[in-house]
Amino acid sequence: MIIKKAVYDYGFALESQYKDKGLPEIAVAGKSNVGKSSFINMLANNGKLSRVGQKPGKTILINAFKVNDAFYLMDFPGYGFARVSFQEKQRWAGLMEGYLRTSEQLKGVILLLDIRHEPSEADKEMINWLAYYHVPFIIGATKADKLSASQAKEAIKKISVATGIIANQIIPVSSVKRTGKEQILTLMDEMLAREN
Ligand SMILES: Nc1nc2c(ncn2[C@@H]2O[C@H](COP(=O)(O)OP(=O)(O)O)[C@@H](O)[C@H]2O)c(=O)[nH]1
Ligand SMILES: [Mg+2]
Repeated sequence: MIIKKAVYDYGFALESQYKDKGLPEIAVAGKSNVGKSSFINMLANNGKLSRVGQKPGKTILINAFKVNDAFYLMDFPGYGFARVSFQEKQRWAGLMEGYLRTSEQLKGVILLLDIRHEPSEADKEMINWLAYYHVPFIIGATKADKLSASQAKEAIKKISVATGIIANQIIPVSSVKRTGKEQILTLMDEMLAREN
């Protein structure tokens, strides 16, 4: 796949505001600061599509970007920051889980994990949700430029063990060096071809 066009369409704060547009959806999830905005911008070849370095916890929305007029990239709110009220966490969980449970268009999720860190409890919770709702997913291991090739290989092994995901579904990515992009786009094609 080549991404020729990506435009912001809409955002929603409550599951009831979700719009089924009749196009398949791929969601991107990960904790705040993992490099989600940078990753989306790299895929879309647009440095301004999603705002990099935005203050965590600002707006908790799922944002829908329409890509190539063919599918939606659903940008999940970053999770895992401490200074959020219990109420806000509950709303976030309801939004996320509601969407995972009800979207008939969701084809798969790209879960981003920092290649240098063990998956957090929040990451594991996300993986459990995806498994529970039978949503196929791959892992993008971000900030791979911070490790050497051999360190990256070891890190992928660790993430594989911690998550139970086979290593070839864990793709090292770097939005600084622009690596991993083609591999991810190929896996996205496979997701989009999946029958629900
Ligand atoms: N070295 C490196 N830094 C990155 C990479 N991706 C994102 N960052 C940095 O990590 C910080 C958070 O990035 P951002 O995309 O805003 O993360 P988000 O909160 O998950 O959307 C910013 O300072 C980015 O410049 C990467 O691939 N390599
Ligand atoms: Mg962001």
